[in-house]
Amino acid sequence: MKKAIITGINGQDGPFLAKLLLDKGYEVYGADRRRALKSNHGLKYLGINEKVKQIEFELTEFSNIWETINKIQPDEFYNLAAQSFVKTSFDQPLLTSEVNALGPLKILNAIHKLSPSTKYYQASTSEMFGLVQEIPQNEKTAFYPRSPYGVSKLFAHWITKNYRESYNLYACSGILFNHESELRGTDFVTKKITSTVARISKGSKETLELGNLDAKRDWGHAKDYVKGMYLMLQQEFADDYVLSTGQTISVREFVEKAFQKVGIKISWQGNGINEFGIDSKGRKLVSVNPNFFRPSEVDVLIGDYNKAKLKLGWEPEISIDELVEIMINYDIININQV
Ligand code: NAP
Ligand code: G4F
Repeated sequence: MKKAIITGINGQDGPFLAKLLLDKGYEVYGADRRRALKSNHGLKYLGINEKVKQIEFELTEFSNIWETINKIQPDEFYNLAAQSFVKTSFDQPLLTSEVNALGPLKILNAIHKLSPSTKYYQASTSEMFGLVQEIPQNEKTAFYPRSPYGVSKLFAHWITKNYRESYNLYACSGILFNHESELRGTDFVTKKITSTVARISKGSKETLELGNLDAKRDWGHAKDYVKGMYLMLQQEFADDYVLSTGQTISVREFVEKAFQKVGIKISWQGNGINEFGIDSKGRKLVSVNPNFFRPSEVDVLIGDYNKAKLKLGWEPEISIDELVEIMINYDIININQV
């Protein structure tokens, strides 16, 4: 029985990856930092809370990382834990760097010294492309991060490559474009939209307040992306891969799709911070709030996943329309919990 450690087990991707590995017969260790109130919501939702061995794991605590790797000697280590919200990284750049940049280095160091046959997966990100240098972006596209989050992840990306080349570790980075799901954290724009639209569809009088409506993202479903993570660790040689859908839409279009799913057609009026989205009766359902703007923005992301298709046989299966539908349906059923 193969052993895998997954950090960030109670985030969005952790439960989907844990389910995939359990189904393949792995012994799965789910690592999360200590918290006062534990809900394990995602693991329960997927019916695997009792099957995942839960361990306390803090990415800023080297002794904790060292002891965990020494004791478990995992076959595979998926490092999904991060301060992953881009906007917060502008307000908390030091914490973000400590967790996202130095955390992976601590893990790699412990693997190198204590368990060199452990295969390592680093959760790299399309945010590293930032001010994009070409369209679409692939593994060879130059990086230009636009946030402390993007910069911290770029350090982790390069140190993963450096440990692979210096010490012959099987260490891979998955450069994943935005992926969402019913388990997405409530700060992220897709979940904010679908949960608010769900409430409005059930009679709430609130307005959906957003920042930059024109930002474009390549959005897929997390369930597809965790398959790619697993495949990266099953190859003859370690390498880095882009996972994306190859399609991009704006936040504005995502809003339109979400309202469409509950039978509301949105029209836009006004410009800039005075722009509004209204329904057929003229009710103001969407407005722009500058508090949600970022000091510097990533305007457009669109990925080229050809390498993953050719070498891993990976392709996304869930379309953007299916993604929106899954999220809206979930948020309507769980209306009081989101
Ligand atoms: P997520 O939902 O934010 O989950 C991250 C998890 O890491 C959370 O459970 C968080 O715990 C935990 N964590 C944060 N700081 C920690 C620390 N100091 N020690 C231990 N655990 C800590 O992120 P996700 O969407 O599942 O993404 C998984 C990974 O992929 C992240 O590294 C993210 O940066 C990266 N990524 C995500 C996407 C995407 O579109 N989802 C795209 C590219 C890359 P708390 O809940 O307590 O904060
Ligand atoms: O949903 P977001 O916060 O995701 P963002 O910044 O693209 O980052 C996500 O994807 C990355 C991969 O590219 C991951 F590495 C990262 O961990 C995270 O999962 O924002 C998406 C876009 C941005 O351009 C933002 O400015 O939506 C825009 N936006 C407009 N109004 C908003 C809002 N974002 C949020 N969160 N909230 C708003 O009200």
